[in-house]
Amino acid sequence: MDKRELILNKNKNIIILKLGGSLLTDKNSPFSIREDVVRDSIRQIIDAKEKIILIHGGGSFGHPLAKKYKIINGFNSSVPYQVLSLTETHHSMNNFNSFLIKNFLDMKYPALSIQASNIFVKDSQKILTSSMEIILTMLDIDILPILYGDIIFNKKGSFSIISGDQIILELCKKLDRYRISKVVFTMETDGIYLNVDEGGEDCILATERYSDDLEHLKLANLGQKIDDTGGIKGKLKFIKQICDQNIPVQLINGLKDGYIYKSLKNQKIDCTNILINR
Ligand code: IP8
Repeated sequence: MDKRELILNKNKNIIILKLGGSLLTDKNSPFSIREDVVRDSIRQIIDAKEKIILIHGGGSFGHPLAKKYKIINGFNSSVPYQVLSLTETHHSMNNFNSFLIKNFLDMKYPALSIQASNIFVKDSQKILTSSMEIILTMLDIDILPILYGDIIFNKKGSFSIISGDQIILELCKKLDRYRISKVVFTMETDGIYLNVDEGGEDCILATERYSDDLEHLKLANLGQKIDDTGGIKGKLKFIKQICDQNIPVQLINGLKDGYIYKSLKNQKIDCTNILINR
């Protein structure tokens, strides 16, 4: 058996892990990375020794620009410098991503970035994908693929934003040859919080919910958001669609000591588990 066959025969289970943009960046200060959080997350990913596709969000590198220039709504000739800022948004996300890649490489771990704007295009509302073969081949040879929220072109002569969550959903629908055992979203809280009583301020962590129940949850409002791609409600819509692909989802606190590692190793943690309906 040659070396390639050996590689291709290895474990075909993968985990998709998203590091939230507001976890990795300082939302009160544009273009600022929480370097200690990034390094600690990377250390845990490397220590876990699992096959992963890593996705990260935009945080203060993506959302403020996208919002200011109304990029999510597409081409608008009345927004000054909109096309220039579209390219700046992409560039800003690349800079952020380069910081992560460099840290992986500094720790001697092979990681390679894939720009979503180069592999996805929209045809009206539908997202089309050129090929998953690049990502699959990276997985075959144990390179960590890293994708991130980006701009996306529309074949009708416009553009928009593709969030990390949208990227994950597309991967869940279109990746073959590998079985996605779960999707993990890291955030700054332990998961989804629910209001205990109508109008009151007390809330509890939802530790386990079925995906069919997601749209009826009484979500607690946990404060400020810079997210221009939907916030927690938008996230739940994506999570429902991910579960519809028979993939369970976990929402975890990326700031808690060792939680990323523990989640990747399926160890018990305080978090929200979204189960596939019976
Ligand atoms: O933080 C948004 O990605 P997200 C990316 O996953 C940009 O929603 C460019 C705003």
